[in-house]
Amino acid sequence: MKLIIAIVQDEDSGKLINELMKNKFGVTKLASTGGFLKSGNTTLIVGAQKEKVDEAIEIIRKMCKSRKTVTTPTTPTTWSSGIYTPYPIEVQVGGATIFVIDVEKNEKL
Ligand code: 2BA
Repeated sequence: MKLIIAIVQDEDSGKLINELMKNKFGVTKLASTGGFLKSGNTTLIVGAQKEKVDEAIEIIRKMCKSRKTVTTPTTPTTWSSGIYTPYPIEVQVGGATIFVIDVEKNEKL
């Protein structure tokens, strides 16, 4: 068994969960916050048989869109004369960041 951890944008999470559930995946949704943008995103955990992992990833790929956003970093990226100048930058937020990890044991009690 594998555990898929998928960090997705809030806008995509509802439809993604519906599609995963429709395809018989078990899903848990967690509210999360991105370290860079410091804004909300959604982390989904999906326990799946090894042979179903690619199917789950394909569903995530289909349902999640990459988007651009503008942010002003709170940590320095540009310095002028030793003074930190906050500067808006455009960042591309990916459709999903996915980790797949081995599950040693899974029990439902
Ligand atoms: P955030 O950390 O809020 O990052 C949002 C987007 O900002 C990132 O999109 C990336 O394009 C950009 N970004 C991140 N750090 C940056 C930096 N130091 N300088 C310039 N731009 C930067 P994604 O890479 O698609 O990541 C989307 C979200 O996925 C992240 O939100 C974070 O919550 C999660 N994530 C990404 N990589 C991760 C990792 N290796 N481990 C854990 N979570 C991760």
